[in-house]
Amino acid sequence: MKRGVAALSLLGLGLAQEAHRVFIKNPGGSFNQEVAFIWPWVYFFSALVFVVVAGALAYVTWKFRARPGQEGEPPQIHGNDRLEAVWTLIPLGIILVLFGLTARALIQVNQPIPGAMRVEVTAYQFWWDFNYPELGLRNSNELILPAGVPVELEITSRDVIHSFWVPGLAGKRDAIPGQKTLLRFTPNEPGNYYGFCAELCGASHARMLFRVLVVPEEEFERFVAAVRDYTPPVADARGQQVFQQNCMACHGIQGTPPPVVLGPDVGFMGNRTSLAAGVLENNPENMKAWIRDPASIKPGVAMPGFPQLSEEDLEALVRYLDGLRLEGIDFRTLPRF
Ligand code: HEC
Ligand SMILES: [Cu+2]
Repeated sequence: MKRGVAALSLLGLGLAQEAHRVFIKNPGGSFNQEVAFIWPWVYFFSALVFVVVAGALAYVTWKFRARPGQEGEPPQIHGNDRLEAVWTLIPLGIILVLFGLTARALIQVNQPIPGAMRVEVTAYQFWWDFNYPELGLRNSNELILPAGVPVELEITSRDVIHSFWVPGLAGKRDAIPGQKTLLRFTPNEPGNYYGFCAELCGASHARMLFRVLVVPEEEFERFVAAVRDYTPPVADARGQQVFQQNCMACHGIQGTPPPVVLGPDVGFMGNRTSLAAGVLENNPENMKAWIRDPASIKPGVAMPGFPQLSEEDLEALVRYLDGLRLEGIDFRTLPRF
């Protein structure tokens, strides 16, 4: 019993701590501001309907209660045209108001935003690729956006249907093979936002996460400028060799994309806050565990394990991957939403 209570309160605490990740009312972006505007109206009308219906029920129950000395059925009432008209017209009015607000918001969030930055979002089982065609930049699993700048995401998938969802910034959009769906919004508040795949897509669907890093505009400019003259550093020569022998067929590094995209780009692995599509913190321990046996972390993953690598090779490889970074850029201090 005591244990049960302890477990429950832990669960409650955990949920409270994690709730911010799915808090669609967080007005971190223009899309969610529209959602946040409709929300109180829906609540207001729901509360109103509840109070009126429950109140009428209580009143009728009390008013027509059985009284001492009464026998048999009381007089029966059949139909009341005026009442029926009222309880049809009032809900109709409420629905029309909600319809109007929703239609307005839908038009608002789907409008093209002039000057928006374009990012191609491609979903794979079980990770995300983010390509900035105008900036010559590709990053996987962490979408970096400048605060205050409108963005237009062109979302698609290479295998099954996925769905792109960052609750703190915007609503969901399906990622459909052979088709482009658009999602437009302006992220306002800098932060590290949790993203999810919101369409059941296979064994590791629940582990198909990602991050959106919204950074101040100057920092984004600095990042893009640094990307332009980026030569991927070689922090460990042996590590680079191990990478070229085992990993390069699937993993691109900024500027040296593989012929076919089979795995995430690891060009800025040292700058990443997360690993394996948002599932793990990015640190050397997790990196080693991932390379040795990714399937134990993500069932059904398309990356083979490398249990045969010697400890030295693995350490060298991890040093090499961590060295793939832009100096002077740190995303770890962003507040988490
Ligand atoms: C057959 C292709 C393939 C090979 C070979 C391969 N990987 Fe992967 N790798 C993948 C795929 C696919 C993913 C994405 C898995 C997921 O999250 O679902 C991945 C994910 C990763 C990630 C996480 C990336 C991120 O964005 O968080 C790292 C790091 C990584 N691989 C490193 C390596 C290293 C190091 C090697 C060589 C020892 C290697 N991979 C070999 C296909 C491959
Ligand atoms: Cu998915």
